[in-house]
Amino acid sequence: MKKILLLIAVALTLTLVFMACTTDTEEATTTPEETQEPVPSVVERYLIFSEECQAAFGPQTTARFKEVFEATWLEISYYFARGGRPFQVTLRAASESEGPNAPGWASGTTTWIRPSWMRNNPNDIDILVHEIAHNAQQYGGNTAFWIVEGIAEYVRDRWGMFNHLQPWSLPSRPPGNATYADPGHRPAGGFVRFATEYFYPDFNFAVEVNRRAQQGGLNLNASREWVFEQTGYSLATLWDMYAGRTVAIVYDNQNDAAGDYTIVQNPIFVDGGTGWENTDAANLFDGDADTSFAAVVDSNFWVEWRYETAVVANRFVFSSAGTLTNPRRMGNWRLYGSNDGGDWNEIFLGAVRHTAIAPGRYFAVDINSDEAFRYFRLVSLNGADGQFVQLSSVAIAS
Ligand SMILES: [Ca+2]
Ligand SMILES: [Zn+2]
Repeated sequence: MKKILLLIAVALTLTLVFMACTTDTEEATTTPEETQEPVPSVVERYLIFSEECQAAFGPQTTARFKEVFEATWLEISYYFARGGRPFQVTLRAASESEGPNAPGWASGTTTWIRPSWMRNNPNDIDILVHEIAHNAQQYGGNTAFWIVEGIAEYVRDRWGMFNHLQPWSLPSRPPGNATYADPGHRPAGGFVRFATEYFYPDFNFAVEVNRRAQQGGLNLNASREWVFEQTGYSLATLWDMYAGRTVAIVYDNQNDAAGDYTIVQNPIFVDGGTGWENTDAANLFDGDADTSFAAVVDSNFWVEWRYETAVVANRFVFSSAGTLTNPRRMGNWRLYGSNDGGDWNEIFLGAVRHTAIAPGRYFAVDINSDEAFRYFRLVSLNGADGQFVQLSSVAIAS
């Protein structure tokens, strides 16, 4: 035991002597390999911000700009710059006379912000996040507005640090008549956030649309096609969902669309309106997604079917046969139930918001009917996209 204590004492003494020596002689004995070079900050490496420009913004705004840039630029460039690589950004103080009529803008790798704007809006620091998002985007001309500004606003919302002080936020629903074709900055940002959250984690909408836009040519029409190809939803349908207007959700197959219910089997076609060319209302019940019923809606889009026994309709499931260019959605439509095929009860009043454009996909509408019926009748009084309505199947889930 004594030996062990002695050894510990010796070891401690040696350690103390060693520490004392290294402390005393540190500068003389440290080799270059052992030197811990301070890692340059993100601001030092990637932000070009002249003393003159810093003076124009004043010390507080300058410090906050640097704080935000330090904390966000690596992530913003990782997700949104070409190749995910950060690069140097120049931050300039814009004079009153230069540039567009805006508090800030970006071009190439340079961002301009007006010191006068910051004096009047000292908490609008995250305008820098919006503008450096544009520096990362670099799409070139003709990219759809909802992508250019929607991504930049989404980035500001996602990574901004002072938004709550401004206060600044994205809408969870677009105001009034805003559409994806004419959204305004923040509604566009709210849309990108909605779509990104909706598809996450299977698909990062914001990152993928940004990547695609960097390849060029993603104008409004092309963005319609891209969104549909990538998500199975049309841009219009997604916007409607963002706006809370569409209650019909798109499903890959009929059973998923039935949800917690079961598709009622063996429907018996009774009668229907006159189909266009070779389409026939009976095609709605043949279990074949490639056959459809198309009709001019003045009085022809109606169909009647029945079941051997009465069923309670919990969900109405149908599939579109239109295309993006000819969606042929139902407009105002109604579903009726009957037990004798003569005395009809309206059980659901449908509108365009209960439909969507997604050819080959299924939609479901919840019907709060507790009465059982043997006969059903679907009528579309008009078309949402012109004189035709075209569906490939209809079904009741119970
Ligand atoms: Ca069919
Ligand atoms: Zn912008």
